[in-house]
Amino acid sequence: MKDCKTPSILIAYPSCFHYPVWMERLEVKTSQLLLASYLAQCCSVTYADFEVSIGRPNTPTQIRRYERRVRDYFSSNDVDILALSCWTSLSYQATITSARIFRELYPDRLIVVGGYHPSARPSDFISTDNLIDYVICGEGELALQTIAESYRSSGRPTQTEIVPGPPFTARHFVGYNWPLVDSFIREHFPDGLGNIYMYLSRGCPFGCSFCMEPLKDRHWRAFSPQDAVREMHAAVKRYGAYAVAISDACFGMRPAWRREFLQRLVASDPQFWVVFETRPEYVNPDDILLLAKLKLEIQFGIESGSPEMLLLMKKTRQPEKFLARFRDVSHLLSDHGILHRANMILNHPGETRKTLEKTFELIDTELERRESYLMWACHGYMHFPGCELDTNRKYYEETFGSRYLSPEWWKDDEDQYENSQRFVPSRDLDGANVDLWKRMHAEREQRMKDTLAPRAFRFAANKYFLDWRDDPRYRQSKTTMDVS
Ligand code: B12
Ligand code: SF4
Repeated sequence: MKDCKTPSILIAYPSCFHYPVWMERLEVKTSQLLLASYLAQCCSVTYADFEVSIGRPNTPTQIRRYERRVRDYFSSNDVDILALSCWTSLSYQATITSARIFRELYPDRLIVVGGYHPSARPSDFISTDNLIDYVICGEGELALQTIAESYRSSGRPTQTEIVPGPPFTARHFVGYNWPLVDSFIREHFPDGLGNIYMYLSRGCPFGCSFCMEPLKDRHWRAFSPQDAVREMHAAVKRYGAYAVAISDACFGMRPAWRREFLQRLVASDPQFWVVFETRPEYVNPDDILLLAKLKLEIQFGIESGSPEMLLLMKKTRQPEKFLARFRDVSHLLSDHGILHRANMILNHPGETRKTLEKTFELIDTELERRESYLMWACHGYMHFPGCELDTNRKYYEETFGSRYLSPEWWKDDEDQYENSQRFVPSRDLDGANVDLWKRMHAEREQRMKDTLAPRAFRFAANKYFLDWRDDPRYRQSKTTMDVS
């Protein structure tokens, strides 16, 4: 790589507007850090996260305060290029607002945006005043590097350019450059990082209807197993973390990689928790023997118990086999006392009473088991742009009577979490039936507790279902867990 320590780039996550702050604990944005780590090889890079340093504004007063603080920040951080991560659609308004403030201060500098929302809706960033210079679709590293390298000679383009980001291959992988965020973490996470989200691989070959992953390169690429384990330990040691959540879109897709990674991880005797999400096909009995030696939670994107819905979701071409595999793997995991969770999406376009019944049939069968380590996480469908459900909206509207009630919610000054779920899946689940899945779920809540082994119950109450702590079973439990 060319050695040009200029220009200077600020890689900033602008926060979200109208996204209730009570939702989640804030995390360090590791995809932004990976972008920064790569760019730091040729540029002077600064990392900022306004969601953490300023907050998520929800009211006009909070937005004005946000604007003042962003202006102050930009005024004292004079850079050549502002690279804004509009990672989710929830950040759309904050991205545009911070870009406008930067432009007022620095009319001749470059503004680049990237992330899932620009990849899904690049046209949302085109305006008559050419506020944004480059909209990068897909993976950002190589495109941003090219833009940075030509900045000195080319300056700003005459109009907004939409740039497809070339795929980032394993050859390009660089490790996490934590020193780039050390001072940020010291300032904003004075007690260190409890949980660190880390990416060890990229790419997913599947094309689920509700997922934005297919907008990026689908080839599976990973750190070598050796580097992956080293990166995890280095991050934990640096920030005293108790857990690493491996956030890969498709963790452990290659069996040989997965085997070696797990062997090395177990041999390294990690004292921290490990969390990852994967598909049931990517966990086999030999893996489970290794996994049993870790402090571990696995999440599975199962999505539905209805074969019809699984086909519609493009989750798999063999839904019965997929579900049978999940059940076998889940039973084996429970036999080994391994905590695992099934993530379910209810009210996906095309959902009907019949398909909901199939899903709850699956859940009911599994709830008959005792001493289980399987937790159920059921969520209503949230509509995000860019996925197949979005591009094929007409098909779902015409075939099932699906209705998208806030089709461009990210532009509205209303609760965006609520609005992204304002959706009617089908004619059959319209009106009062739209919340049927919530009622079906509520009817099973007690059984969802009863099925769990004591350790799994306590874990679920501490991490996911905080109101379960009022259950007498929680108070009686003597097990101590070190995950909150
Ligand atoms: C891991 C993950 C998380 C982790 C993030 C951990 C972390 N610290 O990074 C957690 C669990 C916290 C999370 C939370 C949420 N997530 Co999430 N998550 C993912 C997931 C599974 C993987 C992302 C990934 O592969 N990253 C790997 C890195 C290397 O790639 P990357 O993040 O895409 O970044 C690259 C490009 O996007 C681009 N890029 C990014 N920023 C920028 C900036 C510039 C300037 C440039 C040029 C390029 C660029 O370059 C990067 C490097 O190549 C995806 C996709 C999926 N399969 O489900 C969903 C996904 C990103 N999440 C999504 C959503 C909706 C959420 C939540 C809103 C969920 C919720 N209900 O609360 C929250 C939002 C959190 C927030 N702060 O706003 C959606 C976003 C869709 C959208 N259009 O908005 C996705 C796409 C899932 C989906 N529905 O398809 N998520
Ligand atoms: S939901 Fe998971 S398996 Fe499906 S395309 Fe997205 S990342 Fe891949």
